[in-house]
Amino acid sequence: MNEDTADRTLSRRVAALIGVVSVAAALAAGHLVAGFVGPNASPYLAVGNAAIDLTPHPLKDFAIRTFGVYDKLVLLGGMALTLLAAAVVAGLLSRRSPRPGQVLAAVLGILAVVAVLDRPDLGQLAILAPAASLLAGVGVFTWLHGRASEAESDSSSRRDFLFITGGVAAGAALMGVAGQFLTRRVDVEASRAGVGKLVPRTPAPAIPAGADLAATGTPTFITANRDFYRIDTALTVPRLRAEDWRLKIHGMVDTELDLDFDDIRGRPLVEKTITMTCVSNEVGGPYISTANFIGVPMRDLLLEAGVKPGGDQLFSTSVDGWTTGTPIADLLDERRGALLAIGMNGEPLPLEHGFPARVVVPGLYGYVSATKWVVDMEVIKAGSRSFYWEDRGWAREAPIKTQSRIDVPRGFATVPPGKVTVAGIAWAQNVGIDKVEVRIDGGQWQQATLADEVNDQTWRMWSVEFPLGPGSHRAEVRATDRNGQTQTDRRVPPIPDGATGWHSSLFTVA
Ligand SMILES: Nc1nc2c(c(=O)[nH]1)N[C@H]1C(S)=C(S)[C@@H](COP(=O)(O)O)O[C@H]1N2
Ligand SMILES: [Mo]
Repeated sequence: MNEDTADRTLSRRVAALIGVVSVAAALAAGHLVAGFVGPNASPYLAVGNAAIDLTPHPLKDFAIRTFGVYDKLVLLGGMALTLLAAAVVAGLLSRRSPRPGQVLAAVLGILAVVAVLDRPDLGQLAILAPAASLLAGVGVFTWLHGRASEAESDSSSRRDFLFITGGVAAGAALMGVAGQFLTRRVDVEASRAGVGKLVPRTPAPAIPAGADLAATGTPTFITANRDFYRIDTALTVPRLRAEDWRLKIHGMVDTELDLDFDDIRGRPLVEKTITMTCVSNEVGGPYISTANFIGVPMRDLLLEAGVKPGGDQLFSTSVDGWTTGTPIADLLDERRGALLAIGMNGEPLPLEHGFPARVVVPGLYGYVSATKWVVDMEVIKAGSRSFYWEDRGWAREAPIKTQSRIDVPRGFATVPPGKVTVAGIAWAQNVGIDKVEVRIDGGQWQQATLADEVNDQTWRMWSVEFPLGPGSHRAEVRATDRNGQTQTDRRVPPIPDGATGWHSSLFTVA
């Protein structure tokens, strides 16, 4: 009896192998089924997305700050390592009995089920994907454990065991690849290519050569699509074909609108040069970019629907369930010219920037306005519901704050002595920049030369020269907008409605 038990204790290596192969089989089975019922139902992604939504905002800010656009890769990598560790531990705990491993596989499966149920963008069938994972995980673990226990007492079944394990691993790889293939079946790139060139009826005025100080080291006036900052909660970019897209405008309106892509495309398209900014941008941060957006005025759509008295917020929802609320007054403001955009710099929107359609509202931070992959707009009374970032402690209304940034000299750069050029950007969307001042080492403020203005909804480049001797120096900048507001030096963090404070750059002249 004693001997029998000892015989059936699995070696560490075999136990760990069973754990890892079972988890791989579970993930792959779920991924394969997700290929049929929706990519976001894939357990790995669903758990990752849930993790993003559950992350406390200071940690999320930290991730965005530290890892930038790689924050999601870091998350996926971290999850992979955690799962690998869990699989090994589950295997090692199950050297005598399969019970601990079965329990862990079941717990992981249930976690995935909960994560999928939590997603608003998935239909009821989506549950099949994590269910497949749960069954595959527990099933494969139980089966391999049984075969391994037999192999411990019989050397001929030892080869069988390795053969079977290899087969399961190969099967898992195949299922994973097949799932990936099925996901790609929704050929959104072809749909985007099919949209072709978007020619606005009213093009944006050409950008004057003097709008830009890129030669001195500021950004180019228009940000190329591939360089445009990207911020969203989507772990995988939603793949919504223009042909399948519909937008419903409803709620406190006289007439509900139900629009498809051709309805939008067929209207007179307007092009506007707009600088977008993220509220998470730290003083001096990179989350600001400018593009020529092409679309139809939000004002026209809202007038067509007819906003009822009392309806003062547009609650919009993306295909992946992200939500925001935007003041109706800002959307109706003709001068501001908010767009339902379908194009960016002459092309259909890139997938990461909201293909087929998104909102852009000059002068408002993205989190209260710029819904990508937008599919639903409901006119409501502000406060009757709360949106994604409002639920997480950010302000309900968030106009962009007047700000400025030094691009050259970069922090810790070394520049030659003599005339040192300090240059950068300033922005006060929807108000306009009146002046920019720079001082060195706490001295007198000097007025910078402003580059040509494109419109008051875009950033403005500036530069100023200082004769500087060797040593380390600190440049500071502050902008004044056309309302006469000068940036405060009081440093506040991005939460709840945007950072304030003067940007400074510490550099060396040598
Ligand atoms: N669907 C969706 N839309 C979204 C977001 C999101 O997480 N999901 N993030 C918003 C935020 S916080 C910003 S700053 C802008 C960024 O747009 P961009 O990625 O095109 O620069 O998109 C907004 N629209
Ligand atoms: Mo943002």
